[in-house]
Amino acid sequence: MTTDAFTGAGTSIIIACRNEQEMITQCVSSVRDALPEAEILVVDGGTDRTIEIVSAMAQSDPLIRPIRNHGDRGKGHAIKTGIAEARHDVIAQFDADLQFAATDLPALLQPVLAGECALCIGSRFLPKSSRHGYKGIATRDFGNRFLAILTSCLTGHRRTDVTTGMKAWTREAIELIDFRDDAYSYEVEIIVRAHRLGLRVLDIPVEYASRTAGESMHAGSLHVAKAGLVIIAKSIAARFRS
Ligand SMILES: Nc1nc2c(ncn2[C@@H]2O[C@H](COP(=O)(O)OP(=O)(O)O)[C@@H](O)[C@H]2O)c(=O)[nH]1
Ligand SMILES: [Mg+2]
Repeated sequence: MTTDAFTGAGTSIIIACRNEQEMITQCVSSVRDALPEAEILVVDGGTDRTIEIVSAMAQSDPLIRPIRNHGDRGKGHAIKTGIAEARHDVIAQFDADLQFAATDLPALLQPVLAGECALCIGSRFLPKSSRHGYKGIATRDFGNRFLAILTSCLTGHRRTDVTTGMKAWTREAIELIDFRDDAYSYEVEIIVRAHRLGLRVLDIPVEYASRTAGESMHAGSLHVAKAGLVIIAKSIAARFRS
């Protein structure tokens, strides 16, 4: 199968959102352009007009599914809701803020569809990753690279990016992984658990840009530092979970 011929048929894309009304139209449209036949689940936990905007888009495209995440407890919780609702067995997550590029989704999904890996990770830190549209934030970049090294040490497998918002997996793998975190640490928990279970994990290079609208869940350096410490603690706990 070549990237050009791939339509996304048989795949579900989960977009977790919290107050992304400014970006959501462009985001869903870009996923639809990249994958004309994929199911797109927008799992919204915010308080703005995101769900109304997606519901309007769904009128002309029944494969777009707006889902209100009642009692939203964070991105991990939204992704769990998306997995439970998804109709297909090959699933990817994609961020609403377009820091990642939907044009990378076919390359992310294909190794999973081909059975080459159970979990495919879109890495921002491989030599071929493109960061032209990204204005570096030194502390965050350092933290993300540190977390990748820590995960590599914990698992015995070299990982280049563990906090990335672009991942794809099989339903069978994610059910085995059985991640527990409802907030953001689930991103790393998935990877640590996958290695713990002996699943095949692959990194592919992706494009990464800065956010142009809306607000990051990690605004401010104090928040970033706290998030880093929480991720470290939860990654170690995931490594030793039986
Ligand atoms: N449902 C839900 N989605 C969230 C939550 N926090 C973040 N997101 C979404 O998760 C994705 C990544 O979040 P973002 O704030 O960009 O994280 P960052 O890139 O690490 O700064 C975006 O699509 C957000 O809208 C949350 O509490 N609930
Ligand atoms: Mg982001």
